[in-house]
This record gives sequence, C-alpha cells and structure tokens, in this order.
Amino acid sequence: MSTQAFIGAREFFPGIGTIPFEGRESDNPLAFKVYDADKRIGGKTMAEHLRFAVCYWHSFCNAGHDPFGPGTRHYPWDQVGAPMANAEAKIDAAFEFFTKLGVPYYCFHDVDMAPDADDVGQFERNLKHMVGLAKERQQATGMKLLWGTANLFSHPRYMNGAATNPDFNVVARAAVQVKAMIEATVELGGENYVFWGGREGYASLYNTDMKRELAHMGRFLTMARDYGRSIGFEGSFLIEPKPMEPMKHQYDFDAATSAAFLREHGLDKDFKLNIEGNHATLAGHTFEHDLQVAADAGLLGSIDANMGNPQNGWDTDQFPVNLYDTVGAMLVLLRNGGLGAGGLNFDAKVRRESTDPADLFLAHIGGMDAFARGLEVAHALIESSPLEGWRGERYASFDQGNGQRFENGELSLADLRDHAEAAGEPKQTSGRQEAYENLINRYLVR
Ligand code: XLS
Ligand code: NI
Ligand code: NI
Repeated sequence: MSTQAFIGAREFFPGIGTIPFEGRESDNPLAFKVYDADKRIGGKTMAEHLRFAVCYWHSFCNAGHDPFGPGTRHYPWDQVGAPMANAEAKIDAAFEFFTKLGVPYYCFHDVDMAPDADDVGQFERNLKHMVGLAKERQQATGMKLLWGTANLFSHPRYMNGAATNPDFNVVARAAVQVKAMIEATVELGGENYVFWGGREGYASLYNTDMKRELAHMGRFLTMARDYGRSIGFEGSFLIEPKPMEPMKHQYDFDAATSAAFLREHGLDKDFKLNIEGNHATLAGHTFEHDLQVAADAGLLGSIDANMGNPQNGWDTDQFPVNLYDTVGAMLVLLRNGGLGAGGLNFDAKVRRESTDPADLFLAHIGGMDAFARGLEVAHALIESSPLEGWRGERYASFDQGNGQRFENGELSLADLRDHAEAAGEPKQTSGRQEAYENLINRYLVR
C-alpha cells in the first residue's frame, strides 16, 4: 500500500508504527499474519480484492457507552477544547490511524466528522470546513472515501423517523443533512453514498400509516438520487438493510425486502445494497445468505464487515473474526466477480472493556486477516477443489434435453407430465452436505 503514515501536529497513537505483513510465523500482535496487500490471488492483489475501509463512527466517536453506562475510553482528541478544535484533532487521529493500518478507504457520517448544529447555516459551514480538511488529508496520503452518509437517527428530532417521519417539517430537515452530505461525498470523490434507514420503521403499527411512510421514503430517495446526479455524483447510492433496532420494525428489513422496494420505486438502476453481517443475522439469515440474495439480484454494492454472536439478539458490531463467515462471504464475492466500486467497511467496534489505544489496531488486524484468509480459501476452493464441479453436477439434468428446454421456457406443464411418465420414478441423489463441509474444513486448515 502506498499510503504514507500521516502524523499531524500531534501523534495520537505513539509507539505504534505502520503495520507490517510478517506472515503466519510472526508472534508480533501488531503485524498482519495473512493480509499481504500486494500478494496476488488470481488476477488481483489482496488489496484490490478486499478494498478495506475504516469507519469513523465506531473508531473515533464511540468511546464505549452502552445503555448502562458512559464511555470507558478517554480519547485525547475529545479533550482539546471547543467542538471544532476537537473535530480538527479527531480528523488527524483518524488519518494517522488509517495510514498506519494501511487501508485504502474510510467512511463517515456528517456529524462524526463535523460538529452538529440546529441552525442549518451553521451545520453546513461546520461540515464544509471539515470536508476541506479531509480533502487536504486525502491528497496528502492517497486515502479515498468509500462512502459518505448522513446521521438521521441520533438527534432527538428524528425520534419518529427521518424521510418516514409523520411530520413534514422533519422530513425537510432531514434533506438538509442529505443534501450537504451528497455534496461532501462529491467534493471528496466518494465512490458511494449510503442510506442506512436509522429510524425509518415503526415502534407500533397502531399509530403508523405504513403505506404512506414507505411512499415518502421512495419520494425522498428519488429526490436524493436526482440531486446527486445533478451535481455530478456518478457512484452508487446504497441502501443498508437491517430488520430492527432501533425501531421494532425497520422498513429496509433485509436484502430481499430492500430489492423489492428499489424495484417498486424505479430506483434499482442507481441504488445497490450495502450488506452488513450482523444485520443479516438479526434478520434470521446468515451473512452469506443476504450477500447471495443481493448478488443474485445484481444489487451487491458494498459490505459492512462485522459479526454478532449467537447469544445476544442485537447488533453487537463485533469485528469479524469467524473464518466460516469470511470464507462464505468471499465465495459469494468471487463468484460475483468482485465488489466493483464497493468495499469491506469495518462497521465494528472494540468491546467496551477494550480500553488501550492499541486495541483498535488489534481489532482491525484481526478482521483484515480473517477476510484475507477467507479470500485465500474461497479462491482455492473455486480454482482447485471439486466444489464448483460438485455444485454444477447437481444441476446437470438441466444442461441438456428436456431439462434445458424447461429452463428455456420451451415446455408446458403437460410436457413435464409426459416426461415424468417416460423417465420413471426419479432415482435418489444424495445432497452430500457433509462432504461439502469436510471439503471447506480441509481447505481452511491446510
Ligand atoms: C447501524 C448501521 C450504521 C450504518 C451507517 O446499525 O450499521 O452504522 O452503517 O449509518
Ligand atoms: Ni452499517
Ligand atoms: Ni449495524
């Protein structure tokens, strides 16, 4: 990676240098064991396949608060002085971290980077100022923006939703932030623009006109699309599905629901999906399931890389270290021909109990190594194991004869009946799930 470590007027992670690749034999916790940015896998380098991004909110804003207590981490950039001075220190800390870690991309919400303000003009000025600083730092380091987004869920004015709020004045206020952040994304050369439906959903259906709220959401996203295109944004808009939390029901429930919504509103040419691991599991799916649904719909845009755990039924946003998840995800991605202009954004946070500055590095190193290993294993499975052959063979009866005619729409139901009579009772064919599972394990441990 060509990114130079950025150290501003003050170093926020002293004693930690650029994270090197040292390989599997290394016992240096601050080194990559698998992720070797320039190593070629198939036709691309690991960096080109994985397109890692660090998120601003969990890494530099969230100090570990939970519903039972305040943050546990004392960020030096939060203690400089006035809100703008803190924001300026925070951006230096962020770029120092990005470049020491050696990722090519980052992502942020408006109010992660710039101080919020109720006054519209003040909010816009704050964001403009910080975007100017971000642009300078991007130019100095080669860092790029994977996506920008607006936080339409933290401020109390959005308690009943943003685009789906029953009060038009709130819907309009949400447009202030979305307009400003689309402009910021264009200014910073951002490759995508994300809508995660924060509080777009409901807590009770008794007081909710769901049809009207969804129509408002379609209208709002159409306006955002049109504005973005009018000011030269050429990237993808992304919807990030999530089934619940904070609302009881979130409208962008999962990939299938969001794909249907986009098609219904004629937005599927400009919008794709940003699939998050922990959101898929909250919806009762697996991470790879929602990735596959998005890929099959031609809507796989980007990934928020994280994981939950089987015990807690909420979005714990843990760093993704489960190799089965990363192998499964990378199989979907490689078969899809990659992520295009998307990336793997670590929408993940260190635990509240993790209070050393180094923990943020360790967490990202673990996630990057897990995805790098997932990439190696998935590539080997596709290129040199029997996996693709086995899977293809299961459907071989559709490759010729009447099976092929069926796929081509050339047979009627009566034709199927006649085929069945001629073919006789179908012979039993094992699904051999255990053989597939053993194959994945064999490639994982070798
Ligand atoms: C919350 C979401 C959020 C989005 C960005 O669950 O994952 O972090 O990615 O607004
Ligand atoms: Ni997310
Ligand atoms: Ni999330």
